[in-house]
Amino acid sequence: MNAQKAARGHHPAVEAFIEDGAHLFDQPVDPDACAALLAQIRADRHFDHRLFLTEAEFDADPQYTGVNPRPGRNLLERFEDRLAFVEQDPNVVDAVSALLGPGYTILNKKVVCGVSQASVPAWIRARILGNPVNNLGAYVRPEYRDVTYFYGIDFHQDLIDYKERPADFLTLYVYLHPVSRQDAPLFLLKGTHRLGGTVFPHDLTATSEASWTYRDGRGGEVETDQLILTGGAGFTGMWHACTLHGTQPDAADHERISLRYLLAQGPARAGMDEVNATLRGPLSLTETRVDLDAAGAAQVKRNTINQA
Ligand SMILES: O=C(O)CCC(=O)C(=O)O
Repeated sequence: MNAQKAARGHHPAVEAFIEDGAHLFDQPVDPDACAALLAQIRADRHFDHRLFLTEAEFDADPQYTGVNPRPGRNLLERFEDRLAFVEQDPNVVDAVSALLGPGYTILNKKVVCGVSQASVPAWIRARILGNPVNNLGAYVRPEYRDVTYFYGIDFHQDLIDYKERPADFLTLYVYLHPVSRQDAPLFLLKGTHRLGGTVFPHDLTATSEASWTYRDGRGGEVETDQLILTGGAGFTGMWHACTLHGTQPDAADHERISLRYLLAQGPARAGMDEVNATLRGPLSLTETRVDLDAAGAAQVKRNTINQA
């Protein structure tokens, strides 16, 4: 840490959020606990073509909204007593408390699955080709909609789901097994939080193999380096609600399973206020995305991350 940073006296996680819009933990959460939870999740269902409706079933009544986990339909609710390895991990609690204050709350938690190419039926792949957001919930059988399934998602801010809410929350993301370049690792664009909230899809131009120019449509721009978050079981990272990140489709022959938490600031002032004071754009948006039509189906066919 340089002298200027040390003089600011911030917790390293607050410093990392100010600089990069993200903090990656040096230590994983308990890998054995990850493996035990993963075994229970995998024992619950086949993460393959059996997750999906047939084309005729889908076409009989397409539902694009309300297809994500929600209270009462969330697989993690069944494993509530097995989540202390994340929620009470001392490094996680320390860093999150520095950012959000000790009174932080869990806004949302769920299992997120990157479905492998071999498991997504060809008729679905043909329909979603080129879409920026390939959340597969619309095509998943209703009884399995207690998990979020992705076939990649373009660079986005997690503010996308929170119209008119300020960026007073962060995302904590945990790999339950080793994630290599083939397993749909998270791509994260360092420092992109600095422009504040911007509307999805985002204006990104590749400048080299792993760098981008990001423009906010208001005259602001930043140069950003792409991080690819490969890691072992228990690898944990967290990022600001305005930090661009996403995934490519899972290219492995098996699914990628992670835990995703949204954690919100408590009532007191906290490190996140210091972070947000450094942003050069809005902390909240009245519209967060323009890629969907009125039914919630994709009307924009453009994807940046798959070119990365
Ligand atoms: O897990 C994934 O593939 C994408 C997760 C993500 O970016 C999100 O849920 O915001």
